[in-house]
Amino acid sequence: MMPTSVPTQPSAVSLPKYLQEDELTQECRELISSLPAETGWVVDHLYQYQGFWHTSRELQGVLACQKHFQAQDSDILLVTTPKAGTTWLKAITFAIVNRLRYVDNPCNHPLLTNNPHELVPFIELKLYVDNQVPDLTTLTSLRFFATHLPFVSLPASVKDSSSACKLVYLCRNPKDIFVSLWHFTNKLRPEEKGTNSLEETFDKFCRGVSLYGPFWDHILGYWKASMEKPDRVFFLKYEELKEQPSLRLKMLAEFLGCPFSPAEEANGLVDDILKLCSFDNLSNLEVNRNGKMSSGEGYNAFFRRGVVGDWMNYLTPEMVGRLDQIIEQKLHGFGLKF
Ligand code: PAP
Repeated sequence: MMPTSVPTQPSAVSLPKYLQEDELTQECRELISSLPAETGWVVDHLYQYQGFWHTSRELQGVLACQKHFQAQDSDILLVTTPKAGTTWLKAITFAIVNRLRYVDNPCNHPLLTNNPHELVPFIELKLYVDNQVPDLTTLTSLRFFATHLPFVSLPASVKDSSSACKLVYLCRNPKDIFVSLWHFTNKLRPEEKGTNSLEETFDKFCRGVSLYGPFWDHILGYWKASMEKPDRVFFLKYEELKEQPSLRLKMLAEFLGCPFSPAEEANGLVDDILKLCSFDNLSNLEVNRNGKMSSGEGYNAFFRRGVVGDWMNYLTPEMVGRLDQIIEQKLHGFGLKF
């Protein structure tokens, strides 16, 4: 259904900014009024822009970062589909790249007192969500950013063939992504709206109607980019990271241009980083147990179970069949299996 005007529901203070539907610029409002719309999982509307679904305020952040974000060659951009393990990837990459700083004083490691989302900000969800151009000059020469943007919607300075910034893409078995997203969005939904039914949201997910969906196009965009430019785009699966953590960590460090030396490996640095960033360690830290985002959502919402295959506890055989068929039809032809 096409909305005739932009919703003006009052600001939901407990929602993160990217999920609020007010305070939109004229440009954003005009664009939205021309886009296909569907009912959202948390807030009322999702809008389809450049083939992917967005909330209104988040879309404003997308437009702003597409216009203003200037990538530098030394930048590292972490890209994920929501719930693919973003928090984990942020922690691991931050720890790999900054390891020399904290090797002699591990007790001062920023990950012990900061949630990974504070250390590696999302460009469209945080830095540009207010439609302002953030001051990034205070950041060190090696800048870390994160995004959920599909490849097609990345700022031109990132996609530019002359740019040398590196992209790390993490995806996950869509069945686990769905279950994780269903839990997460139910936590964010205003109380009066109640819980989303599993069946209804599953149907939306399978139709591609979820934040940054369709998941298959999201994954394919980066899969193809990683094939074309393996030196710029590193493609990783959550399941691989779980199954072969040391190997994948070393591959990631190599891709980022800071491989572990034999001495570092012998001193157990790879294992130290894996332990620091493990679900058990991070989820039990005081900051992640009781800390909150500025918008009020608890950091603990980003730590649920952290396992592979939790979908088995939620999806019926019919649901599994439907999703498997989509995965097969959309991804197998490209050599992608989950
Ligand atoms: P985001 O994309 O919204 O930022 P993201 O971090 O991808 O969130 O989602 C959280 C998922 O990663 C949760 O998965 P689950 O619901 O299936 O449990 C969360 O438990 C998992 N996760 C968070 N930290 C870790 C970690 N250190 N190791 C493994 N999984 C983790």
